[in-house]
Amino acid sequence: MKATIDRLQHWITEVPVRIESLSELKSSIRPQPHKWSKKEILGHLCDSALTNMQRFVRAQYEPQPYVVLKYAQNQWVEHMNYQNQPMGQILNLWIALNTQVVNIIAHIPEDRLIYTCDIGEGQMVTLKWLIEDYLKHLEHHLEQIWER
Ligand code: NI
Repeated sequence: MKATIDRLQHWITEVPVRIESLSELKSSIRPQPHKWSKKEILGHLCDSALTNMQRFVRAQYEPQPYVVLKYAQNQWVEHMNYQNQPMGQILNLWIALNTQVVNIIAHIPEDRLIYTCDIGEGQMVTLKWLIEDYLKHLEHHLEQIWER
């Protein structure tokens, strides 16, 4: 878990530096009408953090296999109204949520990392897998923010 925690902490420091160099205008552009702007991608990462902290906590005490909480990502981005908020506000939320995600992960006892989680369609994974997948998903979307 140490590598994952280090990586998340790296992003908590690095993301604000990179986001600050983006203009509000550039952050708000939707490349296509139905594609997310950079603000909305970072917002989606806030939704992911919100959902995943529920998963990381519940997987530790609910009966196994813990059936993971799902969320409709497009509806969340829309109803959270990220597009109409300043990038700085979304960034502050992202930092606070991920600081808490790190705090949760860092306190999971080693033996609970193998607890079983049901991610749907008969697929069973461990809590450790869920956490590593959270980081993978985060880095995938950060790439989209830097690329465009
Ligand atoms: Ni995503």
